[in-house]
Amino acid sequence: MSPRTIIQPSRLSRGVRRWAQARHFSDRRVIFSGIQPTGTPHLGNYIGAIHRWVRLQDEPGEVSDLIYSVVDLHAITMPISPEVLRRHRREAMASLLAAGIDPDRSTLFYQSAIPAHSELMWILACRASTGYLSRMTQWKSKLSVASSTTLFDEDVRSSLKLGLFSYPVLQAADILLYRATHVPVGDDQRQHLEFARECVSNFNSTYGKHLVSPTTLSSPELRVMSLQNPAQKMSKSDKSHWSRILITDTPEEINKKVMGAVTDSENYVSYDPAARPGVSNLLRLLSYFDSGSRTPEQLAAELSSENAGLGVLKQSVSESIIAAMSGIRERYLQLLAEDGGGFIDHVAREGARKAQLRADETMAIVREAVGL
Ligand code: AQP
Repeated sequence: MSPRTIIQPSRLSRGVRRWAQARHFSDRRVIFSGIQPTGTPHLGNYIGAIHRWVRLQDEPGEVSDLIYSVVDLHAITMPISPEVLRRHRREAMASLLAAGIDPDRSTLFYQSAIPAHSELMWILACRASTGYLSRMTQWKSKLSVASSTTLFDEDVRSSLKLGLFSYPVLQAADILLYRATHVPVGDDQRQHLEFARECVSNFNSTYGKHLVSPTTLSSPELRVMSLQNPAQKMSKSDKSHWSRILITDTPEEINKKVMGAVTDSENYVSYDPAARPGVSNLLRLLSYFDSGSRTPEQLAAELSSENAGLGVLKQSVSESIIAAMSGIRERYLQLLAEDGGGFIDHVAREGARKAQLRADETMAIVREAVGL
């Protein structure tokens, strides 16, 4: 739905109305996305998020405002020490810049620099259903409990913290604060975007049509699986560092991890995600870095016709990842070292300045609508 159809100027004060007319009665796309500073970004984060964000900067013919955030308030929903969080925040920012996010074409900032994320979260939380939240999967997977677990489970009640349970409300606030029209999300985040739309309905039906309902920006990006357990997604929090390729790994480290990837005992190449998840994960990666010009099935058929074994497949995957990641590690190290991290802090401050302007605009509307 376009912002043009959502804001009712007659219900707003003169100042807010002037802003709405000047700025938001346009069909400009506003794209928001975020990444948690819970560790160095890996190949899954790169393919599922960061690389998409970078490509959005280059989309021809599109008129979009791109807003990307290192969502550090989300990172404290699970235990993390202050020293580690401080380091991860800067490293996440350096990773995004090194991978190609351009602060002149995108707004890049730390979530916690804009207090309105928390304020809007509270306002949304006052109308959010705990029943809906209890059915969501993220808190269950973070606590490593069965998806059938409910809030009535005694063990869960003592370990589940309110922050983790209400994480989707904060994520909704992140999106709605910038009046985002489109959100690029991975498969695992679709549920959260539906919840954000639910928050918009709850708010708008109570206070008037002021918030913008975001649309999922889907694309055929793939879910990258762990190199050690291909039934699980590649993740920053996996205990095994062999399970993931970091975007800052050296070519030698990438090669070692890919060559050590868990596949199966059959030494031939075929694409069969159900029966051969490890081999299929590698073929999907090869296809992705092949610019998608050959499907995993086509690559499997080609390798099979050459009688190539899994060693040849792994070598090709390793070479394609090393080529795609080339330069990122060097830029990352350079950015972190520049001015003792001062350059990164400067970029984040400038990004926060831009983000604050938008957040102020939305909060003026929200506060007035709520009566605050
Ligand atoms: N394995 C993956 N394949 C494809 N996309 C992925 N994403 C994460 N893992 C994969 C996408 O990366 C974006 C940012 O993720 P995040 O850091 O905010 O949270 P996450 O999904 O919880 O990532 P991790 O790596 O699994 O972190 P931890 O271990 O801390 O929970 C999202 O768009 C996500 O879809």
